Amino acid sequence: MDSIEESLFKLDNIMIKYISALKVLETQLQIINDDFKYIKKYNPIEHIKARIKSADSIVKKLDKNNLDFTLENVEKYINDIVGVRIICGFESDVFDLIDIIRNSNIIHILKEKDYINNPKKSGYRSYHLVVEVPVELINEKVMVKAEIQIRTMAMDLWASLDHKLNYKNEYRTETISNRLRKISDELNRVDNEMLELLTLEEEQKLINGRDD
Ligand code: 0O2
Repeated sequence: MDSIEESLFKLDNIMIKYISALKVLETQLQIINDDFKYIKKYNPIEHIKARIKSADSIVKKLDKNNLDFTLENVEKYINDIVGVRIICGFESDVFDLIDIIRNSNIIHILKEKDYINNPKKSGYRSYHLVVEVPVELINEKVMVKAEIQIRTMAMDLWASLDHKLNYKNEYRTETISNRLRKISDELNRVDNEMLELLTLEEEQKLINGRDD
């Protein structure tokens, strides 16, 4: 087996695949965003954030899963070296966007996790996709994995603050966990109410024969 230094050196060499995959994914999502805006007549995607996982976080994640730091394990088990987060306005935008991605010939879905209809015990809500995208390097044509998290602004507000509060803290008290779940439920209620208002406005536009 390679030493940690050798694995780190090899990881450096394969990073071009992941950096290129991120470029492919970001470009395709930007195209979808522009077209989606045109179809919806409002801006369904608020913003898109992207990152490449650091070598340090890759090593920690393997370690957490009791896996050795080898290139094979990195490529096989770490799905989120390329990570993209898409923040939408309404919950319906999230599911419309997922349907659009399902129909894409460039972004190929490998796995889906619906933490919107099945929130985590913590209160976390989001839709996760593990996807792969084609990357053409000079001497290699490969499919590269990436993780896409899609959620509303309200879900993102909760997840971002929960992250800041250190959600991986194993000593989090039951009181804090309960209060966080309650906040998540309140934000979910806001999402549902906003969606109801969107539907009402759209019905109103149809009745008045307006399309602006
Ligand atoms: P970070 O620091 O955000 O990058 P997998 O990633 O699929 O190998 P797992 O644990 O099955 O492993 O993935 P899961 O739970 O589907 O998704 C993990 C990611 O979702 C996390 O990434 C977080 O970004 C987010 N997440 C999941 N649960 C919570 C939660 O309770 N609170 C918050 N704020 N975020 C959550 P990382 O890499 O663990 O962390």
